Amino acid sequence: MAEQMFFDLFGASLSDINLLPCDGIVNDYGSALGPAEADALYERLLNQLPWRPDIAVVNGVATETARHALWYGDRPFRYMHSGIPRQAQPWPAGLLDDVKRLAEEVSQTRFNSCVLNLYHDGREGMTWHSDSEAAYGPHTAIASLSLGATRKFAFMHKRTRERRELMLRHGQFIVMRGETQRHWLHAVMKTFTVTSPRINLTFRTFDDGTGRAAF
Ligand SMILES: O=C(O)CCC(=O)C(=O)O
Repeated sequence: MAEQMFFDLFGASLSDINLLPCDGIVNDYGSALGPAEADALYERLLNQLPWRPDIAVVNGVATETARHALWYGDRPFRYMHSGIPRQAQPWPAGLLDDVKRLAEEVSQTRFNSCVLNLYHDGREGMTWHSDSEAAYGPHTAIASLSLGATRKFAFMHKRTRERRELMLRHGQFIVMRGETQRHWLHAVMKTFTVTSPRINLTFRTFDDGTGRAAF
């Protein structure tokens, strides 16, 4: 009986827990990559990808961000973001295949694209936003892998302003699912205490009208 209770209480894994109280699902898969694997991937991506600034619209003016960003996809998907056209580039040969497979295994979702962000230090972050329902569909799953510096990631409910925060560490996977993008904003908080880079990969299923691919 005691053993059964122990199993019931502690048998659930971290990833079964929804980090949001309502209107969406965020699961934390912890370190899906071992430390050595995470180190090697971080170094490869930092040194071998053609990082370049992103474009953000600030006070109506298109401005280059200090944060660098890349978008890869199975096809040259396009969408408009704040009036700026974006297009996915072909996957970089051999660099993301294994980690994409891992993201698909972890989340049980097939992805056709990946957005990568490089934050050089804690002065760079990402302001409150949600990922486009028009581009990814209303119930999309987005798998996020963090590499490098630990950073605070926050969610804010669009209506109630309720907040949830978590620290994202080297090698950690989280998955946002369900109606998370419809009801919650998310942000990477800036901080002066982080002085080293962080890379984030978000694997996504871009919905270009040819049919969504899911397991
Ligand atoms: O860097 C992160 O953890 C999140 C990035 C993000 O929110 C995005 O690419 O839309």
